Amino acid sequence: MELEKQINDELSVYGHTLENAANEEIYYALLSLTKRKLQQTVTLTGKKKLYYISAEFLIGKLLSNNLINLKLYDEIKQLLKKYNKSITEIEEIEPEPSLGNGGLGRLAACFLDSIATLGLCGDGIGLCYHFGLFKQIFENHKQKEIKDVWIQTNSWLNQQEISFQVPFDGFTLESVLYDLDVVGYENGKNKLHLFDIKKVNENAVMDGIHFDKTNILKNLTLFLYPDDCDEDGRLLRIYQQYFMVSNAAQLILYEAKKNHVNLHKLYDAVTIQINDTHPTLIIPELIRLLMLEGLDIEEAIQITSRTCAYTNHTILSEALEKWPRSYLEETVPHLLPIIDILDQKVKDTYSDPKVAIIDNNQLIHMAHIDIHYCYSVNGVATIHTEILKNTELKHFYDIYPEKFNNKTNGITFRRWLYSCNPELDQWISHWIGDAYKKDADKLQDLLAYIDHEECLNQLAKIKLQKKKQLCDYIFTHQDIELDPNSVFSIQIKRLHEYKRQQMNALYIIHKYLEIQSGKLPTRPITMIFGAKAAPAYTIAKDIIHLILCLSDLINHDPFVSKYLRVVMVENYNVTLAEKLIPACDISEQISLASKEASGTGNMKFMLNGAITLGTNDGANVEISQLVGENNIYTFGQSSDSVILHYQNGDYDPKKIYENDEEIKQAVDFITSEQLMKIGDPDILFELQHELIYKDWFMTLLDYHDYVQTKNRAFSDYEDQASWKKKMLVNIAKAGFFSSDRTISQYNEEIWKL
Ligand code: 26Q
Repeated sequence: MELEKQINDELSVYGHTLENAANEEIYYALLSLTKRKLQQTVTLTGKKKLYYISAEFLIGKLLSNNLINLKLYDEIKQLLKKYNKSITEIEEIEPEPSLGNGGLGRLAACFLDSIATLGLCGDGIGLCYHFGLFKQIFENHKQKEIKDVWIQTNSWLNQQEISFQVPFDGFTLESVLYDLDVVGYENGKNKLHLFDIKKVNENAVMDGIHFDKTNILKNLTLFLYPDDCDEDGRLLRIYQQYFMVSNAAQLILYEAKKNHVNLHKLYDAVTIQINDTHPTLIIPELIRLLMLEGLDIEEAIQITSRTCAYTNHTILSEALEKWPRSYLEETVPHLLPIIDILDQKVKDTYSDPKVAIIDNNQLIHMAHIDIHYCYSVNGVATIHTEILKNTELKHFYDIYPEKFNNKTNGITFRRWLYSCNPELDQWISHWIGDAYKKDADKLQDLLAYIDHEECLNQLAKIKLQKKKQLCDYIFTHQDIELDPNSVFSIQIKRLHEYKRQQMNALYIIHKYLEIQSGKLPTRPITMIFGAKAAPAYTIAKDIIHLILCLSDLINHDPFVSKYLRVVMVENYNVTLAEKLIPACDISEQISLASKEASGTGNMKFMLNGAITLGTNDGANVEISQLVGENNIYTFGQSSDSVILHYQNGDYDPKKIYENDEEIKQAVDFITSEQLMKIGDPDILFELQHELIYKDWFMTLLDYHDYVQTKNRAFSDYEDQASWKKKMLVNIAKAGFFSSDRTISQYNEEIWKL
């Protein structure tokens, strides 16, 4: 039956057809039709199955993605056009499931897409948070958090019959399972399993996102945990983690038994990827369950170790999970005898206290459980893995050199090119054909057009078009007018001091003062930010405050605003990223070298023809190697020198501040009369103080190099003929960052499905 008729059949419940249906009705009709098509898609199978366990899956909206992978997108888009409807407007109706904080959660989503696209048999397992990450609103130049409702009666979730009992100290929770279909590009499907508790009390939310964190029975899956330093509710985090992994382990064994897998050889049929330390408790839990199946503890440990692999996503020591033993005693006492045995085995073999699981303060180091009891440990970019091996995890690398390996992150081109930038996608197909859709390396064929004027002009035209679309969006939603002919520099990512949004803010202050004094930029500059701060992360929230104050000051200055505008988009999420990334000229990747494990936004920008302005950190290093120094702007201290500063404890921001007029002027502007009139003086003073006396991430150290390099990028932008070539080279070299490549490597070197 032809598609038009199928959609009209779906619309008949509303008594409408494509001719007269409302956008909302069309959305629900497409949801239902797509779900039926997904049902008809074959399930991927294999001798061995992967389970990717993650506390976060930042999947984003699913309609376009599913239509693209089912190869229905273009036809439906045309069909809607015929009836004067736009697929973009219909997508607006879909709520975004914000089941992740940032990079790690989005990576998990890209991976699921690639696993299915490559035809591998692999499911995701996580939690069904009723309210994902908070929704951010701005009030009085400050971030405010409110709950983000995303689950509706009609959604992509399919409730399953399966349910498990999860034991805690003194009570048991019964789970409910919701599945999402994950369809590969022109391939079969896998599942994302999201576990929930039976009796969630959505009304438990008080003001904003506050709720009773002690009422585990009703609140376990109420919210996704924001990545923060919040002490309060850490027990709830353990309850969540154990609930997730116990369900995961039970599901894995249930499926294994259904398939008559010999549990003594579980590792031949199953592999489990542990996404950072959050699912670590699956190790003792799987051991416990295997023992219930009759295996002795030694064998259960062996089998678990041969089944589990661990990915590390951070070297920030404060982000490595360490739980007081007493917390586990209070929540999951039945795991402690097993954890104690795991710990004792390590202590029997290695005397070095640095590799112990339980330290002298009775803290349980989750990453240490993973490293000792997984068969693979990987970092997420070359430099990150090297730092793990040589510094942070050196003691472990000395013991287990064979376990350590690198898997540089990647992104799915289905979402980050075809879906968010169809104009660019068509341009690529026009010049080099469609083969790059299955083999991203083919993007290099674009290099043949490096001197082709028409090809390059079309590319520049598309960039302008995407900038115009973004301007319209920002004007409609935030009432800020932007000039698409200005140069767009964009920094979008979680707010963290190490990512150094504050350094970008100092640059803005510097430009503002320059413009006021009559030194005008050749072309107006637009600085765009998007970032959520963890609710308990005070300094991060203070930095948002500073940026919002600067934006207010500058955009309302009748003179300066002709040359400089600053926007912070509200509620930055996947959907907004899809609008911002295609419109970017300069991609800000300015973390302190050694701190950003990989970054994946950097790859999305590159693929969409933005030029990176970045430090030699994470995957920026690999981008730089691929595109060559003429096609990237790098600056700042090397990771080696940063690590040395930390080791020697010799970084003194106050000294820099006192001896450098320009820096002093920029830092002091934070507490200037102009800004204090707009913002909260206490916050601004606090921030200034922080930069002068702490500056833990060495903003002042890299400041001058940053300002100079950024100015050079802006001035190079005026040579449009060569800028277009830089854009083309970046797109052409982005193939390496396809998550299809990453997943092939995981499969060949770790999973062996
Ligand atoms: C920990 C304890 C309690 C509550 C929350 C957390 C928590 C939650 C989320 C800790 C960390 C995260 C997220 C980390 C993350 O997103 N890391 C990023 O992973 C990306 C994918 O590998 C990398 O590209 C980024 O460089 C890395 O920062």
